[in-house]
Amino acid sequence: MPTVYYAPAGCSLVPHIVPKWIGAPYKAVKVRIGSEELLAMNPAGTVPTFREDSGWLLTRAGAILDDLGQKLSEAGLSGGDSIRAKCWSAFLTADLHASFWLIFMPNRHTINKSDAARKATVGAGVKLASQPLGIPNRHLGGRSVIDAYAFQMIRFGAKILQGGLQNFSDVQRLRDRIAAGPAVQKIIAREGRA
Ligand SMILES: N[C@@H](CCC(=O)N[C@@H](CS)C(=O)NCC(=O)O)C(=O)O
Repeated sequence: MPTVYYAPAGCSLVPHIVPKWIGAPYKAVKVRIGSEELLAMNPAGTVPTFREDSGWLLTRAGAILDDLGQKLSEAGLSGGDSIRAKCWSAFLTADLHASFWLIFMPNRHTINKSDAARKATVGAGVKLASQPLGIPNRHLGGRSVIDAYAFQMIRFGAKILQGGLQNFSDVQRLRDRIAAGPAVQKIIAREGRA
């Protein structure tokens, strides 16, 4: 059975959601980011990490989404036109996701250890994340590997933006619609915090 290695509340929620939507069998194993166990499989120590029964291993959220999208294409979750789906995947993994790093891990982005420097870095991250978050607001809205990824990025946004998603009504609707599904509710309950 394919195995998804995940960390609660991380972007690894995505390869959790997609097979669950269609009832494809998979195993979810909780790991600690950067742990020896994870590093032995994935030298970057990041989640998601994905492994087939054969031992075939895949890392990087975008590649995992692409792989799932292709394997599950008969379920119509690939995100439509493959070049468009790749474009969205790159946007979500490289642009939007990356903008959250300043907020979640400010110490990686400044060597100044003061509270003021940390606050300034987080503030810069919030500004950086607000702009690309408006893009899916105008374009997304289906049920595909791409929407699943957008879902978790939107949850990150809801958590860090002052006023939450009040300026992104379509994004809010996308989040609420995906969150309302029983498969996603089960996964969120299992992973715990938002
Ligand atoms: N570029 C990575 C991003 C994945 C990622 O950064 N995941 C986060 C959790 S949401 C993580 O594992 N961060 C740990 C770290 O960066 O050390 C990918 O595409 O898989």
